[in-house]
Amino acid sequence: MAQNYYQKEIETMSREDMKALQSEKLVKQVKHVYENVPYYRSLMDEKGIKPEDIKGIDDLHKLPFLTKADLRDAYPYGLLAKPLEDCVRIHSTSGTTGRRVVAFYTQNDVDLWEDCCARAIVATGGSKKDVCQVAYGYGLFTGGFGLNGGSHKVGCLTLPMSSGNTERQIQFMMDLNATILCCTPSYAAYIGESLKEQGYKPEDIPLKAGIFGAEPWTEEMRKGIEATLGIKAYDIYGLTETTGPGVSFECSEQTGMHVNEDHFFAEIIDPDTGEVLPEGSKGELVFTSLDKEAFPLLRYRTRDICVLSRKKCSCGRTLIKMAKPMGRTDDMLIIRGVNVFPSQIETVLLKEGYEPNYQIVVDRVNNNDTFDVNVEMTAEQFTDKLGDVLKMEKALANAMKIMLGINPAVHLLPPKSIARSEGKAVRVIDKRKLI
Ligand code: DLL
Repeated sequence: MAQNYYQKEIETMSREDMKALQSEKLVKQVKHVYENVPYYRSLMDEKGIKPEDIKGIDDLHKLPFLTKADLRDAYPYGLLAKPLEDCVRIHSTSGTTGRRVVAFYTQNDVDLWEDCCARAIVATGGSKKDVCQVAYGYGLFTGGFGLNGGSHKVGCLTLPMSSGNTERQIQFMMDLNATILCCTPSYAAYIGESLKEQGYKPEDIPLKAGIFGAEPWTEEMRKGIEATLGIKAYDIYGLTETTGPGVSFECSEQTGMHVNEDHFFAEIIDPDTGEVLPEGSKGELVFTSLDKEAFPLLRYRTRDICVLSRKKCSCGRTLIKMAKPMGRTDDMLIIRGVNVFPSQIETVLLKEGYEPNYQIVVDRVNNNDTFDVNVEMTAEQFTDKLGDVLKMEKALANAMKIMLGINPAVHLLPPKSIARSEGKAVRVIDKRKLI
């Protein structure tokens, strides 16, 4: 693919120039935060750090971390670094535990965020000739508005569909010849399934690329989506706290996501000790927003487990790359003492010929963990012969045992019996309430 860039100078900047740019921005940012956010000032004072101690990016490690707990403590305005009247938008996390996290944006913040999303769209080959169907949710969730803004900046014809109403998604896609689809990977897989059911073959579908993120997905799932929709499927990463989607994005090489490191400086730390780990190590991803004005987080611990790499990329971008997140420090399940990541279950399912429509149910009965995995059969696999179902369940449980080291109880269910998600899929039901 001929390479296109949205902001070539930044995306292909030399290492030295990028470091100088990051250093210059960091010095300003620390001063801005210290002067305008009392919460952060006291964290720095506690550590005995003054803005003058931060002379460049090499001094970043001196700053204290910020965690989700800090964000909840400071809810709603405690981390705001600009007067409210300078803010033009808020977004928020779904707030499954405790208080919500509310992020504020000035117009400049919205602008830089949309630039990041535009870089992601252009990296898939997108241009003003494209029709970009945005099927992420619009609203407090950042997915819809983020990709919508990026699509406008690129000049695509934007279809602001939001998530859901799959019939209508398909009608618009086919009637208006959508060429780029933006949604969660689980919704992309569902749209693909629905198109297939309606008799569409990959070559009938006008799409050429998809920009999928907001939840973990495996390489196997990527291959499945690419085959059903006849597209190239690109990963995109981000979190509400830093802006939303577009903190990093995949290019034609599809071997990890380039971090927009002129705006977000990435570090990998040991989640237990907080020590910064060298490039290539697996650990917790930490971001510093270098030029966000309203809600500028310094050294924010994402809880995403990840690896960073500066290996040269064939796309020509010099931006550092992050691997697909390998789970979260907090979504890892410990079942009967064994660490289990939902992505491992997904990998087994896809390898064994199942669709990634599953739900893990964990409970504790008589002080013992129970571990059930409900899995949907595909229409082709479906049988109501009990003996056959038992055999298939046993084979799948064995494959999971090999991958995980513990034995789940696998329950095969008829096709379409697990509720489909229009946003992020609910993969884990942990009834143990261990925290
Ligand atoms: O999910 C922002 C987003 C929207 C990203 C659309 C990409 C596309 P939150 O709801 O705040 O923000 O959730 C952030 O989701 O810390 C990761 O654990 C997870 N996540 C996001 N993107 C990916 C991805 C949006 N590509 C949290 N792969 C993050 C794996 C992802 N996990």
